[in-house]
Amino acid sequence: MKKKIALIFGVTGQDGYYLTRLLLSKNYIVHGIKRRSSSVPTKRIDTFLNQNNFHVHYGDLTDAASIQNLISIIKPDEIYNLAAQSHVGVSFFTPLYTANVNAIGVLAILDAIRNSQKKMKFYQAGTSEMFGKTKDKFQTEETKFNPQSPYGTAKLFAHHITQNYRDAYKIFACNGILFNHESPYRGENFVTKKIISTLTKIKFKIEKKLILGNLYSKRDWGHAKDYVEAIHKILQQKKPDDFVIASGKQYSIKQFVNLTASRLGIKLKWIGKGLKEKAITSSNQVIVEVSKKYFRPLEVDHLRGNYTKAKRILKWKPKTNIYQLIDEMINEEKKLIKNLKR
Ligand code: NAP
Ligand code: G4F
Repeated sequence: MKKKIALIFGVTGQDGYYLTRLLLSKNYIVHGIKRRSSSVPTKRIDTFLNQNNFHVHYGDLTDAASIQNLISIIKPDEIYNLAAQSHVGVSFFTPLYTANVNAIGVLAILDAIRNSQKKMKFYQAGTSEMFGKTKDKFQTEETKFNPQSPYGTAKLFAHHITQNYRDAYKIFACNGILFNHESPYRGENFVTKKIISTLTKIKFKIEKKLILGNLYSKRDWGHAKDYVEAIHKILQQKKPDDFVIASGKQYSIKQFVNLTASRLGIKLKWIGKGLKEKAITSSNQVIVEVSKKYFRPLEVDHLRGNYTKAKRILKWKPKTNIYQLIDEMINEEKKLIKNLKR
């Protein structure tokens, strides 16, 4: 049987790693796009670089010509757009750049597909941040969008333009609306990775303090490995459609700190309020503090997804619970620390 060809924008990121691993295991030929960088950008995907079925090319979502060229040369069966300026907080500092990559870049891919002779399926990495300030306790595909950041707003354009190209040009184009998903491969400046990495280092006396922003926002966290399985399933359906992918569980940042501390055997007591809130150990050492620096101009207070549609149509459900996720991330940090000490 002829091997399917996949093209992944954002192959060097967290989800890029897990999706590449999944598609190679399913015997795809995988092409990934990397950006020019002054440091090595392919750290996460190093293990795949010597495989015959894996190819990496230079390109950038802000360069429509590079997108057009890559799509016309590679002629993929499936295109996965995971590329984005993916940090919500940073999007307030770089709003135009974020919109160029996360909104206009998606349109550039869709237009290249429209102009191609070959039929290609397209997946757009949408996000629960599009729901933003929501009154709904659980968010579904029907929940009203109300984004609260340049990131969420740009992603909402991408969501609508994907639907627009699907309807107008009959392109097999789908949106995933994914809630937060984490792993040992998560970027260092997302809150779960920051909490786990710093608390593990505190446990091993390599660091002294964890400094966070808003402790009271609530998120629905799953494992990236499970979520890329849903992404792949979305493109294997008979009809193009949009799906919420979530765990259905919700924890605050403070609860995530408590869970991580308890998995590490650190006893914490919280004292103070607002910017003076702190967590101390049984020997009165302050190990968690709050700083204004990590607050955003606008916050999304709570997110919690309802994945009923994905369960019914994709036959998908999350496999990893929050304890397993935290333990896996802690174990990875411990390995890194061991290597540091060698
Ligand atoms: P990530 O680790 O930050 O990866 C983002 C990828 O996009 C990286 O490969 C990055 O390249 C690439 N990229 C950034 N700007 C680019 C540009 N101008 N041109 C080409 N590539 C560019 O993010 P992730 O966690 O894997 O998330 C994957 C996608 O899902 C993103 O679109 C994100 O917005 C979306 N999403 C993520 C979550 C989540 O919780 N993880 C939830 C919902 C939606 P470099 O490696 O060179 O930076
Ligand atoms: O880990 P975060 O930066 O993730 P956020 O903003 O929820 O965005 C992630 O999930 C989205 C899906 O919902 C994706 F679309 C997006 O690409 C990204 O993957 O922050 C989570 C929460 C926020 O409320 C933030 O204000 O944690 C709070 N927080 C508190 N202290 C912090 C910190 N966030 C970060 N990054 N760093 C802190 O020190």
